[in-house]
Amino acid sequence: MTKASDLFVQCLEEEGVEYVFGVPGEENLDFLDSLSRSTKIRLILTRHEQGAGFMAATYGRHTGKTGVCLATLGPGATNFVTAAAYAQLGGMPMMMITGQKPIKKSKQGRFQILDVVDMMGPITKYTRQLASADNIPSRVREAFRLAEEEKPGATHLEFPEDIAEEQTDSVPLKRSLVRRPAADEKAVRAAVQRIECARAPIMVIGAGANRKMTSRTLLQLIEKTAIPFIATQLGKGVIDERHPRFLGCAALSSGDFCHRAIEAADLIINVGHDVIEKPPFFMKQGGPDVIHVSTNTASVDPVYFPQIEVIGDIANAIWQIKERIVPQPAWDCRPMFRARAAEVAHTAGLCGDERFPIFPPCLVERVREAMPADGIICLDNGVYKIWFARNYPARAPNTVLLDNALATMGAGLPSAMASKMVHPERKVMAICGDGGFLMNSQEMETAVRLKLDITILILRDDAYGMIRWKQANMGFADFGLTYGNPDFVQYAESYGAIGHRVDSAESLPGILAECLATPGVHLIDCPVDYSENDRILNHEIKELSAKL
Ligand SMILES: Cc1ncc(C[n+]2csc(CCOP(=O)(O)OP(=O)(O)O)c2C)c(N)n1
Repeated sequence: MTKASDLFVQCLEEEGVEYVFGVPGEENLDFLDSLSRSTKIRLILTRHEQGAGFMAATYGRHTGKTGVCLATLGPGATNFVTAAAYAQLGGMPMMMITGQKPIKKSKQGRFQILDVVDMMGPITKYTRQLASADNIPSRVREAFRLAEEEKPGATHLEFPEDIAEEQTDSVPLKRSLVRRPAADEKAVRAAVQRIECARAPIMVIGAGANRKMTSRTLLQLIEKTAIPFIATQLGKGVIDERHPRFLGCAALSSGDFCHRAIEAADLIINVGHDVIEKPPFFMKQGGPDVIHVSTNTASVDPVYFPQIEVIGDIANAIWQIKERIVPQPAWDCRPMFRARAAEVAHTAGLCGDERFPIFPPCLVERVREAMPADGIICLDNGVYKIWFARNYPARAPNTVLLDNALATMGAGLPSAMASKMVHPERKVMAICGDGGFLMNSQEMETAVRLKLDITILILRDDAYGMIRWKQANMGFADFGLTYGNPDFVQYAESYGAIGHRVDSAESLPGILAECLATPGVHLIDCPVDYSENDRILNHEIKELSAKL
């Protein structure tokens, strides 16, 4: 016979779990005791359940394997809600374990008791209470299977105290070998035929294409056909953005140079489209045809009704298209490249502006220069996310971690920490606004304790800048969005991190280089000048691209 909590840990080991991120409560103590005897799984104690959840989700995003996090009942579980939604919308495999009071003989009324299983319903793929020790292996297997299956997301198991103490003769279940179905050959043939008779095909790479194998086969297709491509924010980095056929990232909703490139197409090959992201184009009757290549069929709406769907494993579908297609000399994508050339010239013009506080396009360029090709930047949510998505050329998959799904503030630092744990050999930088950073800044203690070599770049404008920008743009008076800040350098040092202050545009490259080269947790307080966001992002770009 085995104690239920020992069996639970054995099941996690069988799944290949390396870390459990979390904040235990007394209802998790049996589980914690069992975990203490695991030689394969390490507990990563965080300072808030949200930090644990963001780390687990990011672990899942990098590895494709389910990241696991742990919290107590009631308040611990409610603190998981944002992280669960982050994983669920962002397509990151993650499993939450929460404790619960005894379910068979509770003596405590409803103290701290919420219906957590129900609460998790709308924001997970699977949520269950473990009501019997005998069911632990099948429930855990199901939670992992569903978390990892396309589209990946969040799952939840509630482990009540009295069940954790039970004895059982159940044993862990082995992982199953699952292969996604391959796309139907007829659908592939129809797609190939349509592409071959297009006048100006373009490819749009979205969130669902952000998987290792897809990246490789997509590159082969682009190399063979020279069909140009744009990326959505969550498709960023699937193909190296220095590629000569790259036409830009759709960071703005409309009116950018890359939207002009799409308008020049008569056929859009939409790879890995996910409704979670605002699409860079809206279909209209009589407009360009769309080929939808995805693991799931398209949900049709008035602005999305693809003519051909190639459904199945995306990497395989792209590979099949690549094998069959014959590149056509009649394809003419020159107007798309005129739009791209105009964008490159415009960006280059902005980057020379060495004003202080730092000008966002210049900042993006300095960070790109400082980061190696495989370095990872992890963005929180704020105005700078648009600048980075738009202007920072990603050179490898999953090197620009941004959240264009839930778009929550507070995930920048935890996602950088998990990135460093998954890729200890790579340089990792969290890029946060002063608002987003302070939502989970306490995890600096975790980062220092874990001895993670990371850099946290804080863009300080003493305001919720993104909302302030929208407020001005909508013609409202400047109200309710500014605040004070701690002295970030002293704040970092109080955690045992190393603080740096940018006091001129010239000092930024040296500080970035020093932080990336020196061990430890580095925090950079970098004042930023957002005064021209509106002029450039909302007006100049639209006016210039409209002239093309
Ligand atoms: C948890 C959460 N709360 C509120 C918002 C709405 N929101 C989006 S961006 C933003 C301001 C971000 O401010 P900051 O982190 O300082 O970055 P900045 O825009 O100033 O660069 C707010 C409040 C959000 N996305 N997530």
